Amino acid sequence: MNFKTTLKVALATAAMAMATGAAAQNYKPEYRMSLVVGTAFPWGQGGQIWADLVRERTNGRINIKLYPGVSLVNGDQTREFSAVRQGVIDMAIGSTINWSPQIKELNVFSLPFLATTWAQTDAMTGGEVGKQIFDIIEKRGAIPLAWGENGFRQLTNSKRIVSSPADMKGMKIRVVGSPLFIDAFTALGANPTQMSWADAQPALASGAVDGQENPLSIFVAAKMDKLGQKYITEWNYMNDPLVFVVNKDVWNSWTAADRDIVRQAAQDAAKQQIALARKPVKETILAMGVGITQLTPAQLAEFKKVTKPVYDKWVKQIGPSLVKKAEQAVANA
Ligand code: X2X
Repeated sequence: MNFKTTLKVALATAAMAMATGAAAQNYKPEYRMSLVVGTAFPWGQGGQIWADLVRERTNGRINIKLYPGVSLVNGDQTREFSAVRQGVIDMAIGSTINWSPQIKELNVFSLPFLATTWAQTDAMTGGEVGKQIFDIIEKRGAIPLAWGENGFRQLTNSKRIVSSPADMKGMKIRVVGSPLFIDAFTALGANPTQMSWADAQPALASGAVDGQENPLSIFVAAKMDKLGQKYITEWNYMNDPLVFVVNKDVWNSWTAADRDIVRQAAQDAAKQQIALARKPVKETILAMGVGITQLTPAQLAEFKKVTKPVYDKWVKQIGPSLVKKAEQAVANA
């Protein structure tokens, strides 16, 4: 190779490096994705799919490692959103419940018996409500990219069949991190206690609590029959959407082309994740020897009536105009 050719090759190499990644010099060798549960669960599988798509489509420029068990915040899922904002976490697929202590509007999804079908959930996340929530998340310093789903949360317990609030009287129920759940389960006559997912499993196993509420896909993957849970009440009292999100500084450090790839990958992964979360699992649960109680319209109405004051109280905290939009979306779904 003569001098001229060598120079040409060197220039071409430099130009290529600039084109593929002028900013890539600022890229981290690894990005940390926070999740509450791992790949045995549809939620964690969604994380794996997102990470794999991004790695493939960026030719490895963006390399994501999964941190299930919210291990980057020592298992405290209610601190996950703050950690995303602060950059302790680069990206996450987070539950609206877990982030609601920081973003009170997210409680709109937890209003008891507001959305009780998938069409109604989709009408909320896919419409005005979803847009407004994404604006709020972005104003709070994280970039939301897609909606996923944990699922409709069902009541489970070790004691008895529950088909009315009276059956829940005095029952010790583990609930998640939003105070709305303490209000709702107190109104239902139960004795709720808030704890993290990590603490919930030993508490169920030891009988320190009698029951809990989670989607059926979580029940199956966590093998809750082995945690003493024998009775399920299928009441669809709320769905738990998930949000695919990236820390703002991380987002801004990527080239526009890579940001497009990450966004599209999140949307593609979210679609697959929701399909996984909605896969029927009732046969599996019945085969575990666990009973599933379905409610008549009259029985459902009783649960709805008892939790109505909680609904009304939380409308004020969430913001009446956002709740009105949600109610309209549900009514038209
Ligand atoms: O803690 C729970 O119950 C879980 C796994 O569903 C959430 O993170 C909201």
